[in-house]
Amino acid sequence: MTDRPVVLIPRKLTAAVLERANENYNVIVNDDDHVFPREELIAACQNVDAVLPCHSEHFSADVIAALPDRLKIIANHSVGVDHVDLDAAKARGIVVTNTPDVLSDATAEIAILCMLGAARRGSEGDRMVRDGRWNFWSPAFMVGRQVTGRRFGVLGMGRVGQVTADRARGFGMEVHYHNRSRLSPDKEKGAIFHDSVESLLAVSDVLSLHCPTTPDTIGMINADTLAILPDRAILVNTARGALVDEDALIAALKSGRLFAAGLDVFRTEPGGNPELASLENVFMLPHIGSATFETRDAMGFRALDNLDAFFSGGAPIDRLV
Ligand code: 8YV
Repeated sequence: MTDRPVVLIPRKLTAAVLERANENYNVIVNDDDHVFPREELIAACQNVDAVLPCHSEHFSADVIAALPDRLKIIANHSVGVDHVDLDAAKARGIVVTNTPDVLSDATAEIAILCMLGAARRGSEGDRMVRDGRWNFWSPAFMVGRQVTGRRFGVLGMGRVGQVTADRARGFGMEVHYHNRSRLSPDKEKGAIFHDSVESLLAVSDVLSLHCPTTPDTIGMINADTLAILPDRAILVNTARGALVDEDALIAALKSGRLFAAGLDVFRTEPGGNPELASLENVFMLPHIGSATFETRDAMGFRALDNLDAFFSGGAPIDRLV
């Protein structure tokens, strides 16, 4: 079976995904699941026809320039593709795919967890009980913000944004959104469209970020835009850390202008931001938006669907480049 395509899978995927991958491909895995540094990634890609990476593998222009001609497709195990230089891939004729849809439910769950954790002081309370510091109770103790009936602002009303909006509706929240283009009424479901970011921010008691990182969106949540939010608003970010100027976020959280933040993503990953970590009014998770058993299987299968389509001469459904 030497004519089977060789596929590099640089991170640990589920047993079911690996089993299916092995049915059709000669698979190279990374046994200890370490993140390949640049040189190791380039070296590991030299004798393969395809790679199935996560967002932890950075295919910058210089890495793409060093890929062999035989490598024809980067089938990502992620919806976000900011770790791949799409222009460089296109210039080399390398197909790039992602895994939309299948992670929307899981990521929306984490967005709601971040919202509630921030609004109801989840991290502060958990640590107090866990550390044995819970030695007092009063009606004035650990009072947080109630989200029921408040305005839920969605910045980027794509698939994840739409599912998260649905979940927020379950709390009786009024959904507002900004998106590059207005959605059709069946997708909008009564949500109120804002044709500018500023207009959305002005009414967002909770602002949830769901847009991709592009040169236009990097740092879009900064001192100027945070100042537009209603007093004591809550910021939720399950998209990408680069959307937020973390120094400006820290200042807004310290001043109390922003009530709290719920963050699953950071500028520096892994690791996060120690100064954010020192603030009681931040609820944080280590980029686990799509980390459910069901979704990990579905993401791997979707990436394999794209590989299968490509190697059988068809068009991968999630082809970006
Ligand atoms: C994953 C994500 O953590 O899909 C994305 O863009 O950020 C997350 O779902 C990751 O990329 C899995 O490879």
